[in-house]
Amino acid sequence: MFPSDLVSLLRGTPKLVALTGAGVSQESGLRTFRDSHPSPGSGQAGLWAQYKPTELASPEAFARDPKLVWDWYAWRREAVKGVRPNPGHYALVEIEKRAPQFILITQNVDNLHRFAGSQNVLELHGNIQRVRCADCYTFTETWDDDTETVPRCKECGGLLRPDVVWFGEALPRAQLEAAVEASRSCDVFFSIGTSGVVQPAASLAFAAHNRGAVVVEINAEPTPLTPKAEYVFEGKSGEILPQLVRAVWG
Ligand code: BJW
Ligand code: ZN
Repeated sequence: MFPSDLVSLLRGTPKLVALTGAGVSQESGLRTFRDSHPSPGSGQAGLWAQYKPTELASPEAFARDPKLVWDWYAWRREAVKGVRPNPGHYALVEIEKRAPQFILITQNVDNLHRFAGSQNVLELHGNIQRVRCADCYTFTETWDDDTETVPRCKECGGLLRPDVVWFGEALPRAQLEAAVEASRSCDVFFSIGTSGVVQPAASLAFAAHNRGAVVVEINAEPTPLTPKAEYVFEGKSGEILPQLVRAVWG
């Protein structure tokens, strides 16, 4: 299944980077952002099925209806606590152990890479388990959830919100700079389970490609990156990644 030139390349000592997206967590039962079909077991047929994730993940949505957005994240926070990493997450842990240089860049906020055991992780879009004040940025680990309104910051009275990056907001600077640097200097760039339409994360693969990196895409369907990728594996990351690890390092 894997071309021998790719296997040889990976058996050398290349600098590896992987960018992951919601597709990697799909097999854990979490919903992706842009797929029309909910994941099995994610309970999407219920209350939240009528809302488009891309329309709730914005400062405008929060300004319009903070309680709706807070409740959606509260529900997702609980959903994330109830799921486990899948074989795709664990395969990425194996790659980190076996490859001398490997940086994992994720757009996912679900913490499943760290849960699985990945250590060198750059979280570009924040982490859903962290909560902070929308005004003064103070982080908090406790709040009163039994209110009719969004809980407020104990320091300044501002509304609490998840520490994730919404549309139009800046990505965490240090993480983004490290991701850009890693992408520009890697030998092989994996794009896994991401639709590749959200900037600036989507441009990382192109930056790697332009600097001569070999781009490998693993996705259930084609994306805007597919024509540029040297190797394309169409299917589930939870199946393809463990097979790749066995073929290269097994
Ligand atoms: C499987 C699978 C399986 C399924 N196995 N595969 C340049 C051009 C145009 C627009 C812009 C631009 N620069 C910035 C913008 C605007 C915007 C943007 O990109 N918009 C586009 C959508 C048009 N970007 C921003 O606003 C960013 N901010 C910014 O640039 O700020 C500038 C600034 C600078 C300085 C000061 C101030 C501002 C911020 C983007 C934040 C994105 N946030 C979200 C929400 C996070 C919180 C949350 O979780 O709720 O991040 S949106 C959502 O999209 C989430 C994801 O991380 C992100 C990417 O989605 P992802 O992971 O690719 O998921 P899907 O669902 O799209 O795709 C899943 C894929 O998996 C599919 O391809 C499936 O086929 C596949 N799949 N099952 C393998 N089992
Ligand atoms: Zn505050």
